[in-house]
Amino acid sequence: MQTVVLAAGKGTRMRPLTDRRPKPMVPVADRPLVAHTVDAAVEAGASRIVLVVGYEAEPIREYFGETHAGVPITYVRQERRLGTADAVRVAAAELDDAPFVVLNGDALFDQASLDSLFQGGPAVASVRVDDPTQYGVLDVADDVITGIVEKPAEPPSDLINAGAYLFPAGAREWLDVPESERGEHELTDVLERAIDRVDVRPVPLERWLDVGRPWELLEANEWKVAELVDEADADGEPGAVSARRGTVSDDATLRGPVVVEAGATVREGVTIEGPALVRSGATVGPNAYVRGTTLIGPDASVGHAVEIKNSVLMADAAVNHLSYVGDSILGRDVNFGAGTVVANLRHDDRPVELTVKGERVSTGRRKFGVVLGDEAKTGIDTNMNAGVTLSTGATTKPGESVTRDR
Ligand code: TTP
Repeated sequence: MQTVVLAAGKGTRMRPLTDRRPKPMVPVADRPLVAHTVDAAVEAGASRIVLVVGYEAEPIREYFGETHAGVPITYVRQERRLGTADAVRVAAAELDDAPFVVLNGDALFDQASLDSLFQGGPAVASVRVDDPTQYGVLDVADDVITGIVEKPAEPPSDLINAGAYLFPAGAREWLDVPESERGEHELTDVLERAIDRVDVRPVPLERWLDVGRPWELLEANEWKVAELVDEADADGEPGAVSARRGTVSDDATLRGPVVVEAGATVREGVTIEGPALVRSGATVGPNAYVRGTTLIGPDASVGHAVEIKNSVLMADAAVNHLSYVGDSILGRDVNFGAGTVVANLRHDDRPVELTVKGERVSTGRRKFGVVLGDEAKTGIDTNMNAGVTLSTGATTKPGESVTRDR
């Protein structure tokens, strides 16, 4: 099945983490976000991938090259971010006269559900949510989709469009849809045309995550780090540390599923409670405590008397002395001065809020810490309040209490 993967988004809601990298390249466990989508498509039977790229396209091309897991990759460039239908229209020139799958390159799908999407006829992957009002909501009768309505105040169902479609061959002719109210050419309008012409069924997803905002990146890592280390665990001794391909001190304690990649070092006195992934070139310890679901990125360092809980440290991030990082995302080359402490819980116990495109938005999480853009640096003894974002390259002074974004 020929498969179009949409990866030309800008990821404005993920700023500052997308200031210097396209959202499809944010790290999720051991690979970029879009690689999870492409791998799932290959596993489900994609014969060819057409990757639509735009903003910061080069790292995506470099990562995949001409083939991925034996499947050829064709790149098409969407010059202007005019919407998802426009992105598929750009890809259509590369498509054969046959049905095709379209996947949002910033969503995670469970494999079994994606397999069934690839195997059937025209379909849309769908998922049930508690509050459908912020999504495209499907109207379904007798297992056939009869309509789709964007962000309705009164949703016709709790089934939403999850951004994975199988279109019939003829859909290549239906891609030229007019601008929507949002000023974009949207795939949901192509879907409207499809459901007027053929039976399109909903394919329910067991698990799904749309990765648009920073805390969803944390959730993506919670999902994929746990899955990865579980797989590694299945290959090792039951209940034992799953994979110690790197150098692990005899004096370190690794509990639960933990993967220490080749080239990583875990020093004496360290305790890591999995699921955790320590990537190649990273060092942990001596005497550090890592818990929750944590990703320590390539060449990152976690030093003496540091506690990291349920966080993502991107490549080259350094938290070297006497610090606490909880439920947070640290971009590439972030440096924590000694004694930097992150708050990750509000006194009123309400969900922590974060700024997304200039507005404070609930993360829905009782525990959430901070988001630091690449190369942000904190002075010694900095305290950061829950829900603070530091932009790319931002700094704090020694002893500062940071309660607002900067
Ligand atoms: P969105 O999540 O709507 O857009 P985005 O990824 O740019 O993020 P943000 O809103 O934070 O700026 O896009 C859904 C998917 O479609 C995503 O995989 C990116 C892709 N896309 C394109 O490829 N071209 C486009 O013109 C648009 C709007 C999206």
